[in-house]
Amino acid sequence: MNTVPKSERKHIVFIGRRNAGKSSLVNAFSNQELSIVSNTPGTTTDPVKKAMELLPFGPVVLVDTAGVDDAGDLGEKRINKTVKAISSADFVIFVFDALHHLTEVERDYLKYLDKIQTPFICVLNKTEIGVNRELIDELMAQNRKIFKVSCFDQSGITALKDAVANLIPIEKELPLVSDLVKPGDIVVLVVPIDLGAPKGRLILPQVQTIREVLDEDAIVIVTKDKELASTLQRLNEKPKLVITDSQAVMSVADIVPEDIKLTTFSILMARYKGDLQEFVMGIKQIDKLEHGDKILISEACTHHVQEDDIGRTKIPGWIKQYTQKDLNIDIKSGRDFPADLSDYKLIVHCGGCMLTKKEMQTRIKQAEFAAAPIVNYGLIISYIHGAIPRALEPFTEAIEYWNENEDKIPV
Ligand SMILES: Nc1nc2c(ncn2[C@@H]2O[C@H](COP(=O)(O)OP(=O)(O)O)[C@@H](O)[C@H]2O)c(=O)[nH]1
Ligand code: SF4
Ligand SMILES: [Mg+2]
Repeated sequence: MNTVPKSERKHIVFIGRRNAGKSSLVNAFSNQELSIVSNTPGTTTDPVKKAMELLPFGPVVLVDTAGVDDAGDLGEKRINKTVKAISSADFVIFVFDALHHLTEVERDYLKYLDKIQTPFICVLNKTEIGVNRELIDELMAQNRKIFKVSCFDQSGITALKDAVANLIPIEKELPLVSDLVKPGDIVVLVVPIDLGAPKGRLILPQVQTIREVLDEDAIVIVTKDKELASTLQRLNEKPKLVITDSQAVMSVADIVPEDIKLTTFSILMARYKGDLQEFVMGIKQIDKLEHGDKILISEACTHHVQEDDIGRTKIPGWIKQYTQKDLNIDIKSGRDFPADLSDYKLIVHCGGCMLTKKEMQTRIKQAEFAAAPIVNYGLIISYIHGAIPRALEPFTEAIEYWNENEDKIPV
């Protein structure tokens, strides 16, 4: 279970007021002491994460957070961290002190969870002392799912775990490439090894693709862009599909004959994560940009900035060259995703491989709320370099969507 990457595990985030018993509940839930429990408000500063196996559901990560009502300067930052922790949540456990009334902050968070459509339950803790009738009446009036527990005498904890295991949404696993190949097909992967490639290994989307092709009993050939033409020449059978790194898409599209299907790892990943439709919608916004428009380039990790960095140098350069417009480009990295996106005319997001699916979906939803079109690096690179719609063609739904919405791209 420890080999399941964190970004693939479901995140259960515990929120609530200071002293409601979030940390105690995380401990009771996991049967492990991992969060500091204290009656001094505001002890849990940064979200604390713990991986566990929640049976019968499977591997999850429990995330303990600071109080939603944490006060002061530092507190504000902590609250922000709670909002960020929620954005990665597949499921939220909202912990209440059963003896207290509902406060304004708690009401706001209930509304916020409704707005971002994150499933959650309300857990009333400390019920061995009693339950505040008004609290339970107000939550019931809102049709909330309510559980009563006590971390002191452990009552309700097992029932809570069973309920959560059943309530965590299970999404349909989308295929990465398995639906595009049959046993015996040849699939060629183009993996340029440049300065940006990690030393001594392949990146996750490439490894996942190789594994899925092999699982389908098909044949996978991995080559660099430089050797692609010679690879194709030496095959005595046409490959079923060529999958390339987006950065090499232009030269690869020139080499691969039109009757061989071509796509990019980035498109495969976007489809796998359920983001492709939104991104396809976002692509053409680039043709509508005007002088002075604000663009956000968002990268989910902070990394050492390289010369000719993709997010900092190459993409801004290509966008400016393609549009011939004077644009205001903001570059944000790490968890620093702006809460208000309404000023942006286009958001260009990295592949998001280190984000959970839910985290990426929340970012897309935030963009949707702000009516800001969003696209990922790979798709915008492919479009600028003339490989769209060709690289969408292997995907019936995406290409239909592209064709149908050509006139309806948001302005
Ligand atoms: N009576 C009672 N006290 C509890 C219970 N759970 C936690 N507490 C106490 O409430 C205080 C705050 O707990 P903690 O887990 O640190 O709350 P957090 O700030 O929400 O993380 C501590 O003094 C705990 O011992 C419970 O079920 N019953
Ligand atoms: S999450 Fe984004 S920045 Fe981080 S490695 Fe993946 S694509 Fe690159
Ligand atoms: Mg705590």
